Amino acid sequence: MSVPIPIMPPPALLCGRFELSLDQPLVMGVVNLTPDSFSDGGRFAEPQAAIDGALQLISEGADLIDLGAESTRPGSRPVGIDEELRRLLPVIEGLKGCGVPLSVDTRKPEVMRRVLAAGADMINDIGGFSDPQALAAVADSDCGLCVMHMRGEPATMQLQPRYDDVVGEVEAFLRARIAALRMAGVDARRITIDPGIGFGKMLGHNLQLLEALDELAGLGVPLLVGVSRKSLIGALTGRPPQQRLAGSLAAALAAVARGARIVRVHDVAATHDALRVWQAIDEGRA
Ligand code: HH2
Repeated sequence: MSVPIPIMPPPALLCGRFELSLDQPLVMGVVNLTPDSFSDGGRFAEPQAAIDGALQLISEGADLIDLGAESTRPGSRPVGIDEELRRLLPVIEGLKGCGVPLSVDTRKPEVMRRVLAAGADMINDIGGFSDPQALAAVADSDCGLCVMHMRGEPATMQLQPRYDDVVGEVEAFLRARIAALRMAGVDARRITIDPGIGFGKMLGHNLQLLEALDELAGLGVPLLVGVSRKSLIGALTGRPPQQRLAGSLAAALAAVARGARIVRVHDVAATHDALRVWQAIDEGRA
């Protein structure tokens, strides 16, 4: 049995306790509860620092918060389930009443189940729920889902990733994952897709994908894109992660102009302002 994929993206994203309108582009603020993330590692390693950091991003205009407890930067090493939960659970507890959906960036089915029980609203799986156990962990819940494309594993993914047609291959993967989720009974309004910029992709692959985002935006579910401070910005500007704001803003606007509905960023206030101005001009009114 094949499940038809709707042509138009749904007007709202169902995300646990929330229904997010997609009329305006949304900003997902990143809070990494890790000692080793490439751009904010160590900053939010203590639960209270992470809670305060997330509240700050919300006050700056974040529409969602993405909590990550395992770095996935190229060459990073996995952490165990207990450690990931030890980092996540107190922060979810402290942020449950913060007024925006809490997304958790994890690949582990057991972590998915436990954070959903603790109050998380969305699961962001860089493996795209390809693990049948991950799919089972979320299928019967009401959480939002981010289905990301990655070629290989974080430890080795940047060692010569190869594609014949990067856009076609990423699109085929995302289509197949949407179909698998729909077959498992997941409402299309819960799903977002993400090309996974920097995950098993060289500079040229990333640029081809960003240039062709409008093709992925036509797959019937909202498109989420994360370019903030990533190495492609460094490669194009020659700047280290802390000096990539201008490049990140340009990339976020280019992504939204090509159909992305959610941008995953570290610099929420600046992204929020940039989007506000871009959108007013795009629509010809304030
Ligand atoms: N990028 C990172 C991590 N998770 N999830 C989605 N859906 N899309 C992305 O582009 C994405 C992601 C990497 O960025 P960051 O979280 O800042 O770094 P680290 O993995 O080192 O914690």
